[in-house]
Amino acid sequence: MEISTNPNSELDSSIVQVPDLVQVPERMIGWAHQFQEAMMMYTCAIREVKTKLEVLNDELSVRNKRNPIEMIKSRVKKPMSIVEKLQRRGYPVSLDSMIENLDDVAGIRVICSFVDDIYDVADMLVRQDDIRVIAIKDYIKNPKENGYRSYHMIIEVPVFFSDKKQPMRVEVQIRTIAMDFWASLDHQLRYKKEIRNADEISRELRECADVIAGTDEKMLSIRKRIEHTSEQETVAVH
Ligand code: 0O2
Repeated sequence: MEISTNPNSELDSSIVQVPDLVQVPERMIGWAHQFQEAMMMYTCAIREVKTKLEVLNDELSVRNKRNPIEMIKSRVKKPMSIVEKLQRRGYPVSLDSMIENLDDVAGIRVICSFVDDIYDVADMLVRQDDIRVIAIKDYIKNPKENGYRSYHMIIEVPVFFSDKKQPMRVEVQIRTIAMDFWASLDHQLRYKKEIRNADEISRELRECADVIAGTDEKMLSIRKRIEHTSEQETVAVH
């Protein structure tokens, strides 16, 4: 046996052993690769829809001299949330099951200034002939019991890859700045396990949701009055 004079010989030998210890079954490497590919496809679908929304926003900002969209956020669902949702709904936990049963792996959140912008943006998006609407949930006209308001759409968009055209599902949530502010705080309540005074907090949040809805309505009516006044002034000048 050759005796090493290297003071780090112990360390060296452990490094050499690593490939033997970490034996990843080939099957798992296959799954990981397929999962990575699926996530790449969802990311591309997000990019397609985001571009459509950005184009609409640019066009409308020139035409109406204001941006209907304040911000666009997006995410692909985290693996743990995917597993949790599949289990909660009683579906098998697999890649095929995720593709088949989950419509919100790709998610886009569109934040608008005013409530009418939400419906305008949604309308303009679904009128595009490559978009297929799968489902709509209008939590603005029908708020959830806790006060949650937002306009949700599941849409399907074709994405062109090197060898195929793949229809991909994307969840689009459209809401006002105020609704988004509310939902962020509510999200903390939903995902924190043990919260003291949870009932009282829920009640107060519910009150805030109603105040916010009232404020959104009032802001829209003020904007319309301002627009009406400036239209009349333009007519008077001509
Ligand atoms: P995340 O982390 O935001 O992705 P389910 O997901 O089973 O409850 P469903 O039928 O898939 O409901 O869809 P739904 O009702 O349209 O709601 C899906 C998403 O809307 C949620 O995703 C949230 O983002 C948002 N949402 C719905 N209800 C509420 C609510 O009461 N409060 C807040 N803050 N957000 C809500 P995820 O997967 O729950 O979470």
